[in-house]
Amino acid sequence: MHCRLIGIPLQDGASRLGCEMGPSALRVAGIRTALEDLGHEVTDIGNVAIDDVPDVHHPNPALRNLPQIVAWTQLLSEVAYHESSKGMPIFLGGDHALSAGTVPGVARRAAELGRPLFVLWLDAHTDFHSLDTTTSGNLHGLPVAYYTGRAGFDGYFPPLSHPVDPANLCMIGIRSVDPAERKAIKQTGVTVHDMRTIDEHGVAVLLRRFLEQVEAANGLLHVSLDVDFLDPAIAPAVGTTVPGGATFREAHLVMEMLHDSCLVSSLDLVELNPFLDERGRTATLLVDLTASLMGRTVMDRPTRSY
Ligand SMILES: [Mn+2]
Repeated sequence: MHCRLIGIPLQDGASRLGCEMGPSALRVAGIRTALEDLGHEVTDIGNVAIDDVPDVHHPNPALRNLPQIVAWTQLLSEVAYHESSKGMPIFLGGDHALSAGTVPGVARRAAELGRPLFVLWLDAHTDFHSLDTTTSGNLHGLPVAYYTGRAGFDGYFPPLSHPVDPANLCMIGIRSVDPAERKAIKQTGVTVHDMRTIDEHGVAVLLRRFLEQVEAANGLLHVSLDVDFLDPAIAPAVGTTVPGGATFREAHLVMEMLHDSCLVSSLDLVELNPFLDERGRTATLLVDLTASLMGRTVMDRPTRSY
């Protein structure tokens, strides 16, 4: 596999500063070497950056950094579209607002290939606010609503050429949902597996069902991994920790099953805030999880102790 590493030092969508350092931390933690050791060819295109921001205003006074996020969305949609023709893009975030660009970009690529795009959203949150419903105003809470074509983004965010069908979206790890999001997401066909569902059935059963759906449709699969999918005890470097997240083995199992499926065509690694990390352990875990997704097995995993 040819992997394309794309650094996205975006932190304007989060309430805390620090995600800007995410791409550097993932590089320092050895993401390139981890992939090369598995036999993949790796091109690191470096970090991308916005220059001009549009003059855009919205009546919701809570919104923070809307012009910057609109500019990032526009840029990342183009970058994702172009990079996905050269290999498998791995987007090194940056906060989760970046998915408002990466997902539409790979959706456009999938449409050109005549294949449906599926999205696996590994996150504590549904990120399904609209510009009108968010009260925190942090735009990393909106990308799913935008890329699935929820109303209220017209005239503010770039028009979507290929919205993702909500029926093609599966969320795993959910445990913090605002009332406005809950109401909106219930009206869609999005599959939401909260932590209780994982406790009752096991993550493997839930994921297998989704992967079968992707395979049957000959789909491409974009995976979006938010650090807060993981339990804060193993992944402290995130500004939005929620107790009761995925364990170390649950997370690796998800990645190993994704590798076995051969369906994953692009990946977001988001919300890593190195300022909140403990001696790089969260960055290292994200690199290890990426390695599992790209083919590392239990038998060749390096032994690490904390
Ligand atoms: Mn998120």
